Amino acid sequence: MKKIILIFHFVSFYFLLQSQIVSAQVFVNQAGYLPDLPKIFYTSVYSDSFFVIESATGIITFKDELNFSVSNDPATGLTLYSGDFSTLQANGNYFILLSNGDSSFSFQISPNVYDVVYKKSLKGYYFQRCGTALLQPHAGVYYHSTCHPGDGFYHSSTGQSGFRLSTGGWHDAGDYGKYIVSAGITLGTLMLAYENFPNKFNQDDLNIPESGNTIPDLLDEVRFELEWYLKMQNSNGGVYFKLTKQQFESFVMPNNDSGMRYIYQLSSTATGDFVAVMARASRLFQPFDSVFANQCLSAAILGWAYLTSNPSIVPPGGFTNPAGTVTGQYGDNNDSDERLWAAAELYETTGLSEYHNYVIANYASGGLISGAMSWNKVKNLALLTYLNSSQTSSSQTIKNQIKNSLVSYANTLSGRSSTNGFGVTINPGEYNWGCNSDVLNKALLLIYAYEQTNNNSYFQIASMQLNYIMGTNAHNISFITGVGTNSVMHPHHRPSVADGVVNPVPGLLAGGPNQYLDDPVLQSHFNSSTPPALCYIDDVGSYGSNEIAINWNAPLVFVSGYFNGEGATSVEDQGLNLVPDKFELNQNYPNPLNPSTKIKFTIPSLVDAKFASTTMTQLKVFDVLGNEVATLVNEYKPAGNYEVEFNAQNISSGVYFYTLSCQNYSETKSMVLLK
Ligand SMILES: [Ca+2]
Ligand SMILES: [Ca+2]
Ligand SMILES: [Ca+2]
Ligand SMILES: [Zn+2]
Repeated sequence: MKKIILIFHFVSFYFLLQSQIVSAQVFVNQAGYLPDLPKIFYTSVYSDSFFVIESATGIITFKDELNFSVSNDPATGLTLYSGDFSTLQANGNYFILLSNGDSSFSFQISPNVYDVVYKKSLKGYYFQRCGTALLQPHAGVYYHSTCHPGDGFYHSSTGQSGFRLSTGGWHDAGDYGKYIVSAGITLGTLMLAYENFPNKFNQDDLNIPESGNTIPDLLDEVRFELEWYLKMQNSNGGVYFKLTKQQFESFVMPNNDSGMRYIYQLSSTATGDFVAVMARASRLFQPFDSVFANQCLSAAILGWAYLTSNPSIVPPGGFTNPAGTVTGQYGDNNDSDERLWAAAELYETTGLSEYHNYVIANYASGGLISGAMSWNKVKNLALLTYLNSSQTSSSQTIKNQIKNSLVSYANTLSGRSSTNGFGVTINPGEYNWGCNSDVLNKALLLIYAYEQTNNNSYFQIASMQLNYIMGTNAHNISFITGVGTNSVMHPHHRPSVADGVVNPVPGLLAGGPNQYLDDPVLQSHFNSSTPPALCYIDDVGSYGSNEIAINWNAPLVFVSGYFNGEGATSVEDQGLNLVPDKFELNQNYPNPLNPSTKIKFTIPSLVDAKFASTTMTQLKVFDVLGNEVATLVNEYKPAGNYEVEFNAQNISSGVYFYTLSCQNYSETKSMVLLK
C-alpha cells in the first residue's frame, strides 16, 4: 500500500501540477541517449520494475524489471541496480519512474542528443580566449572587454628582461594563466579529432567570430591558441614554459585583472609539445591557409633543432616554479614522450627519415598504449598518429604492435567497466584531481579500439563513459556546465564567479571526484573513509574537484563530437522509415476519478474490415504491478471515434494504467483513482 501511495503522490503531482518530483537515487544521462545505443540507467533503491514515461503526455512507452548490478560498489559503496531500455528508440522526451514512486530527471532519446553537448564543449574554448574582447553577439551575457593586453614580461629566471608580445591564447583553467604543456595535449586532442573524423568535426556554425568563414570552427578555435604558441617560441627554437602572474588572481573578471604577468623559462617538454602541435597544424591548415601552414612547419622544425641540440631535459629535472612564484607548476621530469610525439608529427607531415628514425628508435621504450594520456604523458598522441599514418614508408609491423596494445588495453578497460557500479573505467585509487578527463580519455581509446576492430562492445563502453559524465553517477549530476537538468553550478572558474550571471559559463567540464581531498573544502566534507567516487562537491572553493581546464574539455569535445556524428547518420536513416500512425488514446476524464471516468480513443481507417477476424481492438486497465484489473474493449472496431466508461467502484485508490492495442499499435496512459 505504501508503494501505491508513493506513486499516487508522484503521478498526481506530475499530471495535475505538471511539476516533476525527482528522487536523488535514479541516475540517467541527463542529456539523453542516442536511439541506436544501449540505454542504461542506474538506481540505488530496489524496486519491482520501472517505466519509461513520455514527459509531455504521461504515456508509458516502456516497462521492465530492474537488474541487480553490484552490491557495495567499490567506488561508491552503493548497492546498485540497472534498468535497460535499449529497445526503446522512438525520439522523445522521457523520464524513468520506478514502481515505488522514485523518478529520474528528464532526458531525450534523439539522434541529436549530443549536438548541444559537443557544440557547448567546443565553444567553451571561445569563452577562455585571452587578449581579446568577448562580444555580446558571440558571448551573450558572458561578454567582457579585452583582458591581459600587457602580456608579458620576462621573469628574471629566464635570464632575459623586458617586454615580449605574447597576448592571445586561452586562459588555462579556473585561473587566467597560460601554460604551454596543458595546451599541448588540448591542441593535440582537438586536432586529432578533426584529422581522423573530419566529417564529425567540420561545423562552421558555432557562433564564434570565425563562424561562416568556410573554415571548420574547431580549426579556427585551435588557431587562436596556435597564434599565441608562436609568440612563445624563442629565436633559438626553444619554447617558454608559461605566462602567468606570480600569484593566482583574485576572483575578478579577466578584464579587471591587472598587474604584471611573466614569461617563465624555456622548457623541453613545452618545446616538444609545441613541435608536435605545430607539425600537426601544418598538415591540417594546408588546405585552408598554406602561408600559415608553412609558418607552423617552420616553427616546428626550429623547435626540433632546439630539442636535438638539448638532448637532456630542460630545465634539468623539469620545470619548477622559481622562488616567489606559486602558479601552476605542471611538473614533469620526463620529456621522452613529448620528444617522441614531436618526431611522430614531423614524420607524418614531412615523411622525412630523420624523424622516422627517431620514432623507430624510441617508440617502444617504456611500452606502448597501456594507459590514458594526460598533460604530462602524451605518448598515446604519438602512437595514434603513427597507427593512422598515411606515409608509405611507415612500418606495418609497428602499426600492428600499436594496434595490439590498443586492443589489449581496451580489453582491460572493458573488465574495469564491468566491475564498476556505473560502468566506469577507472578504479578506486584513480579518482584523483581531474579524473573526469581520465574517464573521457579512456573513452577516446575505446573509440579508437572500436575503429580498429569494429568490436561493438568498445563503442558501447565508450558511450557509458559519456553517460557517467552526464548523469549516471552517484551525484546524479551532469559534470558539464549548462548541460543537463542538474549540472555543475559553482565551478572553480573566475569569470563564472565574477560575472554576476547566475548560470556558469556553459560547456565546461568539472574535474570530478577527488579521493585525495586536495583542497580545504573537500577536507571539510569528506575523509579517508569516504568512498572515492563520492569525494566531489559543487562548490566554487573546491578546486580539487570542481575546477575546469582546457585540457579536460578536449576529450569531452572528442567523445561527444564523435557520438554526435554517429547520431547525425541516424537522422537520415530515420527520415526514410517514418510510419504514419493515427491511432489516438486520450487522457481519461475526469482524472483523478471517483468512482467512474470516460476514456476516448480513435481507430484509423487503415484497420480494414476485411481483417476483422484477426484485428481485435483491446482496451484494458492494469494496476502498477501489471495485473489486469478490467477489460473495457475486446472486439473488432471499425474506424471511428469511441468513448467507453470505466467504473472503479470495486477497486482501491491508487494509480492505474490503461492500454489501447490494435495490430502493431499499443499506447498506455495512467489515471488516478482517489476515493
Ligand atoms: Ca569557421
Ligand atoms: Ca612527459
Ligand atoms: Ca556567474
Ligand atoms: Zn586574459
